[in-house]
Amino acid sequence: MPPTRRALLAAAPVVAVATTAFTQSDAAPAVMVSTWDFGEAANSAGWRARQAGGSALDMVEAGGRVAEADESNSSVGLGGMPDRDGHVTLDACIMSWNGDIGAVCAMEDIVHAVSVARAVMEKTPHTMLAGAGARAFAIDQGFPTQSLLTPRAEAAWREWLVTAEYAPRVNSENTDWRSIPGGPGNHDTIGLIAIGADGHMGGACTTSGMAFKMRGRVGDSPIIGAGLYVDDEVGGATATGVGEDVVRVAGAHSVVEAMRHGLDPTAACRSVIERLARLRGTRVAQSQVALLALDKQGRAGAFALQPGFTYAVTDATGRIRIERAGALFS
Ligand code: SD4
Repeated sequence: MPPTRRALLAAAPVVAVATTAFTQSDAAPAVMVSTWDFGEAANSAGWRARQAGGSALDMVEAGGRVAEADESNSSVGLGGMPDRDGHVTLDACIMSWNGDIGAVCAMEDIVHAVSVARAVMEKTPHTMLAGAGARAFAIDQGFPTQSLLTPRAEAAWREWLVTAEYAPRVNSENTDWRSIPGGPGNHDTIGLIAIGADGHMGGACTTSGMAFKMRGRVGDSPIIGAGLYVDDEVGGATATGVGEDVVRVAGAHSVVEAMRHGLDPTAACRSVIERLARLRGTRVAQSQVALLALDKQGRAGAFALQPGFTYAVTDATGRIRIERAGALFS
């Protein structure tokens, strides 16, 4: 009989319990990874940017913008689920190979949060702008404003108000996406790491955060070191899932440090997921956190608390494949 979650969490330290084998492909080295099945469309845009001579930053920004512009998605940019007061608020960050970083959080009315994060990085002396200040900066930079609350997201929010229970659903990123009749369906937080044609790395992460969050809540996604980290000597990592738990272990940075100390991307992601499980025990038994990494050699890998996390990998020939991450729990 397979071990139960309870039994696994009782064991200390958490031991090897992967239920889904990592499928290391024989393909050419990877040049771009992004979270979930819908990362495929983002990676396509990233690949086009690379073919046009773009940098890793151009690749991840192009990919992030695809998700942000897709009105049918539920947790990035336009169409994202609102907070419990009915406001769609966006979090995003971007990081360059040389340590340049930019981020926005709790920003309203601007679709392309990833591009605003890049503008923060390139045009201000700061690294993060929040709320009304982020919005004002974006407008000043020429970004158009519009309501991000679509009729579908508003209807879902009104339905949620009936019970007003807050409970993040595991793998909603893929299950919601697949459940939309006629697709392309529902997207969620997208984290992207790329290696540009010049060999330098970059990463980005963009989201509207957890649906029906408290007003003012900011997750891991715009926080450098939690939702995203890139080190051009080692590799980059990004996170998706319950941001509160990602922040507790400085998820992305911890993965990069594990790679620096010799672990391959999958093992590095796994080591941080195991650390989170040791730290939080039963409190993460029903949550999803997934970590995704790409190292400087072009090896991609991921690991999650729960089965069901998938990610898109583009190799150096431009071929995109979807991989399924291993998971701590069955
Ligand atoms: C957050 N990490 O705001 C994000 C949500 C997420 O896939 O990744 N969903 O906590």
